[in-house]
Amino acid sequence: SVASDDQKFCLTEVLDTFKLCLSENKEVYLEQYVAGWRGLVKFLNSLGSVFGFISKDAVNKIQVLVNYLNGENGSQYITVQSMVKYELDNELVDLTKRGSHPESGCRTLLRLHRALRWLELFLERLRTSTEDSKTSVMCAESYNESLALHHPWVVRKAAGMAFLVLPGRPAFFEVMNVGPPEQVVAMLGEALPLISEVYQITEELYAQHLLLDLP
Ligand code: 1PX
Repeated sequence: SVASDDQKFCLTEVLDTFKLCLSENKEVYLEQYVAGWRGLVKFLNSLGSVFGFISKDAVNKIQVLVNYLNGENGSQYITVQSMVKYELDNELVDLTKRGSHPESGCRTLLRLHRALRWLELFLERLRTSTEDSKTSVMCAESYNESLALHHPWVVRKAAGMAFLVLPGRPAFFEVMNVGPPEQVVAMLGEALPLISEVYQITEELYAQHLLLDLP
């Protein structure tokens, strides 16, 4: 049933999805990438409606990418590498200012990519945190070092206020549903290198094609 599925919701499975993102020759599968974000959004929603404005934006971006995947050119969107090549070769990306392609796969994925850096920083802080560490502080620090650099003042302000109502570390670990704190720490230690690898590969690809500042 839906109820028991919800109860079994476990962050390990979500983070495992990012493992499945990497192909043998280190390309990033878009379908798994998007699936990873879906799981994270589900987790975010379980933290309460204050985070609705964040999950709504993530869901919109996930949907844009899913539409490309399921669209008539879906085969061009199998990996992030093939998406970048296809969209650039066919001039489907607004490179310097918003124009006729405001929702290209490249610019949409870039937003999630920047958020993946936040996730990496936040999970690393969670992993090395102690009982008296504050999730709100760890979250805000991670945000300030990553996503915030790309957000206007109003968004930073709203995000900062949402962070304040994050549950404390014990309750947060409980919602993750991974087990006792030692197990959470172990799980994060395994998941982080993969998330970090997916991030690095995408970052290098975008840097190579000068796509890191897409409007
Ligand atoms: C154990 C930890 C797991 C936590 C999972 C939480 C998943 C969080 C998912 C966040 C996804 C955020 C995507 C944001 C994309 C974005 O930067 N969008 C902005 C730019 O888009 P545009 O199309 O206008 O160029 C857009 O303006 C975003 C607005 C919404 C506010 C974004 C605030 C992001 C805060 C991220 C931290 C989430 C805090 C979760 C606490 C656990």
